[in-house]
Amino acid sequence: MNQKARFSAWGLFKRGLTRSHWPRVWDHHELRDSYDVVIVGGGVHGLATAYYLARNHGITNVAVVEKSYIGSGGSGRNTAIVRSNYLTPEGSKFYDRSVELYEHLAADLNFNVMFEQRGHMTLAHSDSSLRTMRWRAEVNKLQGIDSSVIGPEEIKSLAPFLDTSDHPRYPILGALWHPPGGIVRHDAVVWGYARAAAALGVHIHQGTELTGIEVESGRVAVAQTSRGDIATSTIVNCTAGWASLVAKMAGVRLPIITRPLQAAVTEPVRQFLHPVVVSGSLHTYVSQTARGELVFGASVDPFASYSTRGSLEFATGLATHVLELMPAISKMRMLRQWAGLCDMTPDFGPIIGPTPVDGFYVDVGWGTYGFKAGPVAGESVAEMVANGRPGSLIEPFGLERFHAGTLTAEKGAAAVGH
Ligand code: PYC
Repeated sequence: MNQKARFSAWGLFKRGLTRSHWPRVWDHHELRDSYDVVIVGGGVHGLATAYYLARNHGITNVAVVEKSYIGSGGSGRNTAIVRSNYLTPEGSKFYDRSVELYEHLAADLNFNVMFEQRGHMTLAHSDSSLRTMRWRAEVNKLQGIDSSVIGPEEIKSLAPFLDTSDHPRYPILGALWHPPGGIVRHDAVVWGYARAAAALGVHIHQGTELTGIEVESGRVAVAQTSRGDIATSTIVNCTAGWASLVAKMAGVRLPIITRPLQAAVTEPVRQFLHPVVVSGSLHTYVSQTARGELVFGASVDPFASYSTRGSLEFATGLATHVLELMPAISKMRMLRQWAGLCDMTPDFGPIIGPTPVDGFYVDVGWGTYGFKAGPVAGESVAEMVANGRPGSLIEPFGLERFHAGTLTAEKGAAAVGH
C-alpha cells in the first residue's frame, strides 16, 4: 500500500471511530422572508436551475423548496439514460446540449457523476421501425449528432448477448446506433448540483412543502410553504408528478396527465453488456451499471395514477420480453422494482417557459424524458428567468403552443412505444 493510500485509509478509520464526521455538503438555513427566486422541486431540474442562476447570472438569493428530500421524486426514480437521438430538429438540438453539459458535468461540479458514454442502440424489429430509425438518423445527422442505422452483424459485435438469429418472435433487423448516449449516476447528479448551488449561496430547504401561491394584479407575490410565507416576484415550477397541482395554485391549467413508469434492477453480475439497448416493440430498455446490475424500464402504465409501487404484472411482462432479447440471462434474479411519475403532455414535448401569470415559470411535462434534460433545462430556465424571456433552444416548448396548435410531435423518439 502506498503512503497516500495508507493515510486515506487511516483517515477513514479515524472518522469511523470518532465524532469528526464528514463536513456537511450544504448548510441548513432558516427560511428567509423573501427571496428573488423560489424554485419548487429539489430534483435535478430545480437544483440545476438554481446552480445556473447563481453561476451564469449571479442571482444567488434563491430558495429551492422540496417537500421531501432532494432527489426523492423523478430524479431518484428513473433509469438514468442520456441521449440526443430525437425525432425532431428542435428536440435533437435541445437534448444534444444536455449531452454536452453532461460530458463536462463532473469537472464543472467537481463531483464524479459517473457519466459513461457506452453508446445507445434502439433495435428495429420491423420494416416500419427501421424506416423510423433512418428518419431519426437523418434528422440527427443534420444537427451534427452522431447517429446512424446499423445491421445485425454490427449489433452482434456491440452486444454479443442479444439474440440476433431469425428464431425470435421479433427478429432484430437493424438498429439506430448513437455512440454519445449512455448512463449517468442519477443521485450523484442531484448531489453535485445541490453542493455546487449551495456553495454559490443558494438555500436548499428540504422538508418544505409549497402550499399555495398568492398572485396580486396578475403577478406572483408570495410563495406559501409549510414553514412560512416567502415574498417573491418569481416562482419556477420544477416538479414532476405534481406539476399540474402546483400550477393550479397560481391559477394556471396545464395539459398534463400523470402516469407511472415502472423499472427494475437485477443482482450485480460481471460486465457483459456495454451499450444501452432499447426495443420499442418489446417495450423495454436495459443497461448495465458500473456495479454490474441490469437496469430495466418499460412503457408508462396505461392509466393515470400517483402510485410509485411496482406490480407483479409488470415484472412478469418485463421478464418475458427481456428473455426474448437475451435468453442467456434467464437465471438472473430481479432485486427491486419501482415506479416514477411521468407528466405526459399531448405531444410528448415538455412545457418550459413563462405562463399567463407574470413571474410564474414552468419547467414541467417531461413525460419519460426528464432526467436526461436536467442540465439543459436548468441552464435554459436560468437564462429565461435572468432575461425575462425564453431563449431559442426552449422557444418551441412553450405553453402557448397548445393554443396556437404548434405541437412538437416528439412521440416517435420515445424509448419505447406509449
Ligand atoms: O427517453 O431514453 C429515454 C427513456 C428511457 C427511460 C425513459 N425514457
